[in-house]
Amino acid sequence: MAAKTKTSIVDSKKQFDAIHKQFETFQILNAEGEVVNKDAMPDLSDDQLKELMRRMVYIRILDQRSISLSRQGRLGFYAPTAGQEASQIASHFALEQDDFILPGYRDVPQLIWHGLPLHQAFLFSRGHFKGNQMPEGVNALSPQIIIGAQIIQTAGVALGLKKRGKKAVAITYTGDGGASQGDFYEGMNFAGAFKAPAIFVVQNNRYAISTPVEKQSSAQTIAQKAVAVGITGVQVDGMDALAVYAATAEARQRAINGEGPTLIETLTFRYGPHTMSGDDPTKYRTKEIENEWEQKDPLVRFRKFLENKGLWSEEEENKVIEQAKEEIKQAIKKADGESKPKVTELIENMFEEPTFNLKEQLEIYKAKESK
Ligand SMILES: Cc1ncc(C[n+]2csc(CCOP(=O)(O)OP(=O)(O)O)c2C)c(N)n1
Repeated sequence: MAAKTKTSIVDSKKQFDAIHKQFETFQILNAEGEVVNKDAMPDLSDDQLKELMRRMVYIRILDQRSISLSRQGRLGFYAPTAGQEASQIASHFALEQDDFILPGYRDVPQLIWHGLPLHQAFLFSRGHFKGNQMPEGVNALSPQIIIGAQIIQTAGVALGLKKRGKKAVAITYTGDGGASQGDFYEGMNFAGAFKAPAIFVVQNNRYAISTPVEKQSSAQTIAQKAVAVGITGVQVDGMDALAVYAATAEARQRAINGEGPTLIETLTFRYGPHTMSGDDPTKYRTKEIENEWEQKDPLVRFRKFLENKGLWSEEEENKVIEQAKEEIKQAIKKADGESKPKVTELIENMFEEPTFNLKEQLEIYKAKESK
């Protein structure tokens, strides 16, 4: 029979309260675009602030065009990004070219701004192997489909950067669902143990396809999961571009200084469906929830902030929209011009040295394709 103690050993409430106090949402701009945290304002020039807005607008247009191309049957796999621009673009804005990106399937925007040509992003969507070939100098892996797999790889890439004495970080992106995977803990724990320069971004858009975040975990925040592996964790308003930028810039600095990895949870929302493959968001979330999040739109908020500073206008925004539309048109044309991948190319691109059975298959397909 279990012996009863007179007083409980652990005061759970006290323990949780102490943790939750450490993970209050970090914000710089409120929904009206007003600065509510002056001390945390990042040191960005007017030109940089405008560039950040340009990139977010560009990606919103790319998302709209991609959805429409997908509906026309002109794309393959596509995971919508609208709503998540601050989490994606502002975190990327804090990186340098030498940094490595290990993205999830929704993180094509960061790859584009890291240097992946737009037509290759379309080829990735179509499952063409050329969509996965990063140009020289673009430090990134192709988007990961297996939930959480990129997190372990990030620990390895970060450790590699450290061992080579590089002043660079490895950054990875996953969703709230990804934070429930074993790989998530394993990757963070390993990177923490080796003080590897890694940044783990969890874009908490509240749903893993249709499963709400509340059903994923008993933890009140995802950021607090950093505590278990002894790394820094922060929860950020993921609709606030300046807050996301500041948190990522600080995490990068810590990593470069040898102080180890950071887990950043961004609170965000995807306006569209999970992917264009057919899920129906009305089945798992209400109009009220959608409206509530649309009020927090990252572009509207940042636009207000810039307009208040006299840095942005409708004319300026229209210029970005026109440029994005034109570049997308050219890029899809270029992707259309690419020849269909051959089975031999698929095999040749799989391994540097094909295995014996692939070598056999390669010969069979070479013969077939030469007919
Ligand atoms: C290991 C693994 N299990 C299941 C799936 C199927 N799957 C694809 S997306 C997804 C949900 C992921 O949600 P989340 O991590 O929150 O990312 P989000 O799509 O919201 O960006 C699941 C379960 C998968 N791709 N890989």
